[in-house]
Amino acid sequence: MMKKETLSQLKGLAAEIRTESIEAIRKVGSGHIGGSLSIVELLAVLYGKQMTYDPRNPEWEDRDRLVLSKGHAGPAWYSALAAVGFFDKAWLGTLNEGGTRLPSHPDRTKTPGVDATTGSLGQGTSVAAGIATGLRMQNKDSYVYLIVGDGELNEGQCWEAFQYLAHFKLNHCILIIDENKKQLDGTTKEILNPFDLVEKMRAFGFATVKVKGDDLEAIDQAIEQCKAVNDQAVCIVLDSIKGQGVTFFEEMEANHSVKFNSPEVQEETDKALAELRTVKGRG
Ligand SMILES: Cc1ncc(C[n+]2csc(CCOP(=O)(O)OP(=O)(O)O)c2C)c(N)n1
Ligand SMILES: [Mg+2]
Repeated sequence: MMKKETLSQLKGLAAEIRTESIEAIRKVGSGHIGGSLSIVELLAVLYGKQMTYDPRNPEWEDRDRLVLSKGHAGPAWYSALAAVGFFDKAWLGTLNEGGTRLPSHPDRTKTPGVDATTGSLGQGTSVAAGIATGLRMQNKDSYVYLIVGDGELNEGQCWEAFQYLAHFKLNHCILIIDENKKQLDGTTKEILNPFDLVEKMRAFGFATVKVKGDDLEAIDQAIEQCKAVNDQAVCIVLDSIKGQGVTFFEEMEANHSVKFNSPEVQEETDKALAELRTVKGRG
C-alpha cells in the first residue's frame, strides 16, 4: 500500500500535469489532447515516485531515461518536466511557437529532460532498445521507460525492437503500452485489431501486467513488479481512456487532436480546469 501522503502528492501532480497540458494546447489553438491526457497518471507516478533524476542536472549520467515514442503526447511530458523543476513553467505557454524550446513533438536538442527525439511513430522503440543496451554495456542500474501508443503498434518497427528486448532480456527497459483503444481516426479494433495485447506481449517473451491507466497505486505497483523481474523483458499494458480525466474529452468521438474553436469546447474546458483546481496537494 502506498502512503496516504504520497498518494495525495501524486494526485496533485497528476492534476497539475493535466491542467498544464490542457492550457498549453488550448493556447496554441489545437493539439493532441486525447493521447496527452491518457498518460497523465503514468507520468505522475514516474516523475513523482519511480524515476531517478536531477532537474538541475538533466544530463546526469546515472539518471533514468524516458522515451516517449508516441511523441505527439509531448505537451503532457513537458507539463510533467516543468512540474518537477526541469525548466520554468512559463515555457509551457510557448508550446509549438516559432523558436520555442518546447516543440509539439519532443526534440532532445531543445528541452532539458528530453532524452530522445520522437514523433515519427515506431522509432522510439529502437532508440530505447539502444539506450537499454548501452546502459547494460556500462553496467549501469538505470532504467529506461518506453511509452508506446496502441495505434503506434501498427508500425512494424515496434515488433522488431520488442523481439530484440525480449531476446536480450533487457529488463531495465520498462515498456509501457498506452492502450487507450483509439488511434488517429477511430478505434484500434476497427482500424487494425491489435487483439489481446497482454497475451500478445507474453507470447513475445515479455513478463506482462495490465493496470488501469488512472490508478496511481496500481501503476506504481506494476512498475515495482517489473523491477523485481530479472531474467525477462517487461511490459505494462496501461488500460487507459483517450482524453482521460476530463469527461468531455473522454466522450468526444474525434478526440485525437482537438480544436479549441467553439464556445462549447471553451466552456467545457473552463469547467474542467475549475474542477482540477479543487484537487488538493498541487505544487
Ligand atoms: C510514422 C508516423 N505515421 C503517422 C503519424 C501520424 N500520427 C500521429 S499520432 C497518430 C495515431 C497514433 O495512435 P496511438 O499510438 O494510439 O496514439 P494515442 O492514442 O496515444 O494518441 C498518427 C497516425 C506519425 N506521427 N508517424
Ligand atoms: Mg491510442
